[in-house]
Amino acid sequence: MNDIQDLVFQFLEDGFCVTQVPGIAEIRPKLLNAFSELIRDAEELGSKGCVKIRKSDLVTTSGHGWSWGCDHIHSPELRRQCLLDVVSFAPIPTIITHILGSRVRFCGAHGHWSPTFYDYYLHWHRDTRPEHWEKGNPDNRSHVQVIIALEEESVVWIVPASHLRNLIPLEKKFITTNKHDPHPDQVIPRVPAGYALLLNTYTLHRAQCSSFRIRRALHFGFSRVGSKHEPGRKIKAWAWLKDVEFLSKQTDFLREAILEEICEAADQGRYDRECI
Ligand SMILES: O=C(O)CCC(=O)C(=O)O
Repeated sequence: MNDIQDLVFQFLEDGFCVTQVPGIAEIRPKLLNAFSELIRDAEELGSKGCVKIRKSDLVTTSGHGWSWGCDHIHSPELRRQCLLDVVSFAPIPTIITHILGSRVRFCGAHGHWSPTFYDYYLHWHRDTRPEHWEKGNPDNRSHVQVIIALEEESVVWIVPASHLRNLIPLEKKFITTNKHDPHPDQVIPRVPAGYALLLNTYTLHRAQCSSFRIRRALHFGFSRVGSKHEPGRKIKAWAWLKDVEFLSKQTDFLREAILEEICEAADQGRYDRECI
C-alpha cells in the first residue's frame, strides 16, 4: 500500500488518489449481496417516489434496470449496516483526517451501479451548482468524496489539479456544448475491487460506464468542519439521523462525523426537518 503521506500529497495536488482497503476482500461476497438487495429495493421504492433514485437525463422509465444509483443508503428504507461500515475500514479514516483535520462532517452516502439497459453517461461538472462550474476552489482541504469499488471500475474521468483553478476559455465547451467529450488532460483511474478512489469533487470530473460492465460502488462525502459549503448543497437533517439506536450502530468515525452534521443542522435551525 502506498504511504499515507504520498496519498494525501497526491490528493491535495491532483485532487484524487487511489488506495487499497485491505479489510474489504474477506467480506466482499457479503457486501455484494447487500448491494444487490440495495439495488432491488432502491429501484422498487424509487419508482414509487419513496427514495431518491438516479437515472440518466434521457431515461423516463422506472424500475428494474433503469437506474444508475440512489441517494441516502443510510436512510431507514435502504440501510444495510455492512455497506455503511466499510467507509471506516483502514486506511480511509486516517487519510481523510490527514486531509481534513480531526473534525469532519458527514455529507452523505450513496450507491452507484451500472444500469442494465443503457450506458451510464454523466457530463463534466464540479459538485456545485452549474453557475459555479467555471470556478475552482483553492481550499484543497474542504471536502473528500470516497468511492469504494466492490467491482473493478474505470468510471470516473478527472482533470488533475483542476480543483485549484478556474476553467480556461478553451475548456468552457466541456460544460456547455461538449459535455461528454474526452478532455486532453483527463485521467481515468483504475480502481480495483477492494480499493477506494478519494476525490475532491471540485475537480472537473465526469463519469461513464457501459451496461456490459458490472459497477458496484459506494460513495461517501465528508467535509472539514468550518469549510465553506458546496454552494446549493443542503445540510441533511432527517429526524432518524439522530436516532440513538442508529447512532449506536455506527463506527466511532462515522458517528462523530454524523454528529457534526447534526450540530451544523441544529445551528442552522433545521433539526427535524426533512431536507433532501
Ligand atoms: O458515478 C460517479 O462515481 C460520479 C458521480 C458524480 O460525479 C456525481 O454524482 O456528481
